[in-house]
Amino acid sequence: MARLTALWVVLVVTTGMLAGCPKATTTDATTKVEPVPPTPPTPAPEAPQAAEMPDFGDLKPAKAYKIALIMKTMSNPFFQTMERGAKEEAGKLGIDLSSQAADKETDDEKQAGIVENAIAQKADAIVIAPADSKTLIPALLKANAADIPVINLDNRIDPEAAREAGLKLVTFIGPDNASGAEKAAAHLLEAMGGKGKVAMLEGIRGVDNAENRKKGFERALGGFPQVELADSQSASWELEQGESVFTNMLTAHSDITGLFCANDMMALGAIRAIEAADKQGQILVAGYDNLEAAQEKLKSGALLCTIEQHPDLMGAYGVRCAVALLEGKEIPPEVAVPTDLVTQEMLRP
Ligand code: ALL
Repeated sequence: MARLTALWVVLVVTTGMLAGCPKATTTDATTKVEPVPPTPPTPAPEAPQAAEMPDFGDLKPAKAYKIALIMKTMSNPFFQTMERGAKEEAGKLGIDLSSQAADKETDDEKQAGIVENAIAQKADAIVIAPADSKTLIPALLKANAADIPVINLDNRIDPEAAREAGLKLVTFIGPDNASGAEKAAAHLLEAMGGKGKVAMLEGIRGVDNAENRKKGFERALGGFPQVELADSQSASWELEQGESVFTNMLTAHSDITGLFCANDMMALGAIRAIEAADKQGQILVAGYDNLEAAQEKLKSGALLCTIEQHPDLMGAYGVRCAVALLEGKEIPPEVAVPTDLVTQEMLRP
């Protein structure tokens, strides 16, 4: 056994060495060393062009399909709106819709359990807004194995990781998060007069829509060379964390005059921190989601702007695409949902 292991080690080491070594060719006179051309990187899968939501005509489903809508957490009203849109559409189509969510933004394991449950309940389709872009893949593969189609909403499952795992998704229905964030951030930076110190509260790091919102913010910042980035940290999409992370940022940088938050929950937390530091009116805050509570803050002036990304449409489109698919229609690989800038001026009485 020891000999076999030793042989295996030698084999692995020599093959590894050969693979990484330049190739030697022997000619009559000399031994020439030719560099091995580097292996070209595998191109990242191109994101498909997002299509408008197709008009599937008058859908008359053959039966009351069982559709499982799986979201992150109902403690964020964003998902209550998504559920409302899905329920209304299910009502119109006579569909048996079940909707569930984990308790916390960060509870991707619980969400994976909900997926497995939907498979055990023999759902006809799963419509999911995943808490993480990679960790849900094993649970979703089980849905593939059970022939249950999966529709991805709101936060994109990482296309590269999905391809490597062999995961098949029917479609992604959601907004262009980078461009949404760029709109809000550009409005904020302009309102700051194009100067001063800005900070960002990010969503959960590594998650597709959080990363894209950061990208959009950075893109906007590139157009304002006189604005300095003071700090950028994650507050995990949560209000309490938004409050504590921004309290600490303010202690470290008391001269921040602008803040972009990747969602309204974190913005609401940051506004609490601003009030506690007695800095109302000194820091402009931009959010994302257009929650009702955020609209109140827009009206009072505590929030400068936010982004409407239509979670009700995501929910409704998710249900409609699932039903259309089950009825044999073709679904585009990506369906777009718009993002709209909502400003104080639009809402002030
Ligand atoms: C994202 C949404 C939101 C939301 C966040 C929190 O996927 O797009 O903006 O606030 O989830 O879970």
